[in-house]
Amino acid sequence: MTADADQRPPLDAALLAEELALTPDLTLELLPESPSTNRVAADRAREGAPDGLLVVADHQTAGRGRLDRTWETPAGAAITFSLLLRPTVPAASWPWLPLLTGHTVAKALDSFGYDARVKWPNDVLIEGKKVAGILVERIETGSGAAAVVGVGINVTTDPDELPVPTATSLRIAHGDRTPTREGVLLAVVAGLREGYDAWQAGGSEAGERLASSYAAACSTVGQDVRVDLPGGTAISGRAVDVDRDGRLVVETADGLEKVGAGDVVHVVPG
Ligand code: BT5
Repeated sequence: MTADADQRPPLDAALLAEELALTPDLTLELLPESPSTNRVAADRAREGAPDGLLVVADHQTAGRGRLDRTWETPAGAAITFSLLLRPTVPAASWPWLPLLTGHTVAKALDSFGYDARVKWPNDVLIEGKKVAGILVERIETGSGAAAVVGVGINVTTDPDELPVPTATSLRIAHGDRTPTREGVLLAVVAGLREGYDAWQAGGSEAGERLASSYAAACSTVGQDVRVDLPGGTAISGRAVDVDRDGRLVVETADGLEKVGAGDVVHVVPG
């Protein structure tokens, strides 16, 4: 643990409660420590919690990534939260939720002066390194399907605390001008609530707008990529677009391929 790490204060619960009270469609559950906010939010969803429950862990001890991977964050250095949503859009539109979330996180970080880009589908990168990860899960509940939108952002993580060499943090990118965890959390959550509500209410027109805004901001489009597919195979080529269903369109030697899920490697990181 570094000297900085010793000085990391807990999240300011009073400030968060006060600011979030201004948003009537969000309810805060702030936990000093939790294995996984996605797990807590999923439990609450099954217990009947409404849309807008925001579960925040000051320290998450067993964070989950996609495909049984882990998400590791030192105490007091990161933001880890899950937002419970109960979408009314058709099931076919749900794959947009993680993309919308990544796009929103990148835009919120940009508002603090960063140049954050989203790598398809939803990794948020600064200078080619991962600063935020997103895990969206669909939960079946007694009152219909719910979505748990989990977001982890490295804020004051120091270089020697990064779990993998491909990671970065807001402090590593900006040093002294690093925003507070509370400031970043509030900006991301407000952006998410706003972007999600507009997308839900706006019908196909809002869907079109999101698709073109996402494709324009996604750093994967225009890159040479390898996509590792869930079945263990891979395709390589030039990523040329993100289609109306959120799929990555890759121009391969055999023609255009549309990919709905997979891990992208940018051949030249960006
Ligand atoms: C993700 O998975 O990136 C999704 C991470 C979601 C975390 C949030 S925190 C709140 C909520 N509650 C949870 O339990 N989870 C969500 P994936 O694309 O599979 O990436 C996981 C990989 O990222 C790992 O295998 C590592 O290589 C790397 N990694 C782990 N911790 C990281 C970190 N703090 N920063 C950057 N990369 C990390």
